Amino acid sequence: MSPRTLLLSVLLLVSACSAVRAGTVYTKVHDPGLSLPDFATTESILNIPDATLIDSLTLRINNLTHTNIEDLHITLIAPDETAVLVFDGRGGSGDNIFNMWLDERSHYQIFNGFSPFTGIFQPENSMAGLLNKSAFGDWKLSIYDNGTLDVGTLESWSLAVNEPIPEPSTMAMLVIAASGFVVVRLRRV
Ligand SMILES: [Ca+2]
Ligand SMILES: [Ca+2]
Repeated sequence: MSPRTLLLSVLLLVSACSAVRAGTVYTKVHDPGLSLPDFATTESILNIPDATLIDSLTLRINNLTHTNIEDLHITLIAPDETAVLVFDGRGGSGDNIFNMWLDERSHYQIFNGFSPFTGIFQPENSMAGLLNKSAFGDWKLSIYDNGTLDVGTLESWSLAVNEPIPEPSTMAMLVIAASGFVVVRLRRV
């Protein structure tokens, strides 16, 4: 585990442990990873067996490798078929998405992100239409790759229902940590 990955993990763990109220995180793992070929829409299904009323929702893309992130257009589709385009060709020719959280409550716009996308961002479009409903059923992550030459693999994604997200100060550290600078600063203290 790299120092950067370790730091991110610690920050996420500390944040999770300090939460007053915890929701539930549902995770879909593809092993082997789900291939994301060119000019195709690839779907991954995550079943939520609980009829929890959704007050807040975080889409977490835990591990997606790709060599040209701007090829990707990612849509979250609820069990009632409500669809939200959450990631629309951001990141230029950069690579990979690791621990990217998309949540209405974030103060960081997705267009300010950079690869590897790590941290908590507002989704491309509002996810408000997914709230105040039952979480029960099959959720789909639909990934369209609209560019030639570069392909990728989806390994893991999650939906966090009614989970708090880190405070803005912690989120800022997460974003900064993604650039590696905070590791240097912490070593100087
Ligand atoms: Ca690249
Ligand atoms: Ca491609």
